[in-house]
Amino acid sequence: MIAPVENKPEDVPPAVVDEEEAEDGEDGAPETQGAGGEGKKKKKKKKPKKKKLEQTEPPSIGLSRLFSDGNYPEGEIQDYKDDNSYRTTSEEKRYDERRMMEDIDETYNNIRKAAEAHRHARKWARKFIRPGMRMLDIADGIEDAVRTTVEANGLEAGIAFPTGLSLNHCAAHYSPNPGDTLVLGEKDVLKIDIGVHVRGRICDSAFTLSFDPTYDPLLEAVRAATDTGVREAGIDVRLGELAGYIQETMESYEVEVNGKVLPVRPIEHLSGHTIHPYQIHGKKSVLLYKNEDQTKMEEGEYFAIETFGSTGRGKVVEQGEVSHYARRADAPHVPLRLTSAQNLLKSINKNFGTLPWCDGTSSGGGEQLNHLVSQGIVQDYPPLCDVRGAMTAQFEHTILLRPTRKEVVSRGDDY
Ligand code: HZT
Ligand code: MN
Ligand code: MN
Repeated sequence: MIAPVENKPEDVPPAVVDEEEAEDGEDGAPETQGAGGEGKKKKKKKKPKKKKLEQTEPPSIGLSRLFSDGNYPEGEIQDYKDDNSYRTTSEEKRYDERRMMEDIDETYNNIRKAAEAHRHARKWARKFIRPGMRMLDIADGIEDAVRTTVEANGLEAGIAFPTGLSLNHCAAHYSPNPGDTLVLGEKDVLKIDIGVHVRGRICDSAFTLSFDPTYDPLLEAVRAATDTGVREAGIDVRLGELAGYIQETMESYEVEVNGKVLPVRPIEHLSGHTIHPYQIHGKKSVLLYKNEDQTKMEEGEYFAIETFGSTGRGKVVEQGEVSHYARRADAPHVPLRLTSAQNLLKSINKNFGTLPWCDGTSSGGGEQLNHLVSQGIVQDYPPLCDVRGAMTAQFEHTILLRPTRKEVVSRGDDY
């Protein structure tokens, strides 16, 4: 167990402080990813040089072998801004964090392992995804990489929700169902949204790939808007105001498509969200347009900060076949008359709990599943799409509002 404490205070036994995990200076600069520095080497000892274990392509090594001390790397650390900057040096807040650390350290380590698996899976995804591939093979490749690196094991660790592979005018919640023959095209804009969890601590993070440089400014706009959301997020920050900063950044970009200059519009009704153990979304939402929501972000919360931009109307409708389902955390207790529906619910509880999953039966969910949806026990999440011809992009990070600092757990050297 390590305590990621910046400076070792006099009253803390030295045993809990680990050099490797010490945060960098007070500048809030991104920390490097990976295993961190190795221990000191003895000067001259001719042992056969043991090559440092590295991840393979495709990933085949579980993270516990790459991080043999069991500690996974911290994400990017950002200081709180303005009114909140006192937290970083506040003796009281530092004490809170140390005291909380005893319980919380394990949950931090869990989400950090999930985030590290996310980085390994997406590094591989970026390399192997090419136009001409079937969407089903892309999903399988990514999900295999997640399961291998995170060392998937029942509800202890694994995929947190179906891998989103939404294309072009579709912004979210498309995954290929079995039998889908769709193939990735040269001009497609692909949103890759991967969820990984360790003991219910979910890392929800997404990026966009395009093979045609036309859409680079769209991707840049959305990446910048998400970074603004991450930077401006903080304890006591109001959700409606945060949305305004995101909007401002996104709207400062435009894209030229076939000689026509198009504004980049934030997508209405899509939003970031709080994350709870085994629950991908809580009650709080971070919209993409300035609004009057006075709700504040609070200490200890986990947020998915995600933004979506579009060259179309900036509005989405539900469109196409559903692939994402989740048992509602607040499911009403409804007596199920059909044994078949009871059995389906039992197997959902056993395999997924409240985590979203992808329906394995080829299409339309099946009769029992539709029954659970109509009873309000299961929620369906249909694909969300703007108008045909529009292009949409998404970037998303999971952040922790720690007592003294903000941790961008999913940050990598790619986004
Ligand atoms: C729902 C189902 C999933 C949460 C956001 C999202 C992908 O749009 C409150 C705010 C996975 C995630 C979700 F399978 N959604 N993040 N990553 N989708 S959401 C939402 O339904 S609920 C936003
Ligand atoms: Mn996501
Ligand atoms: Mn999300």
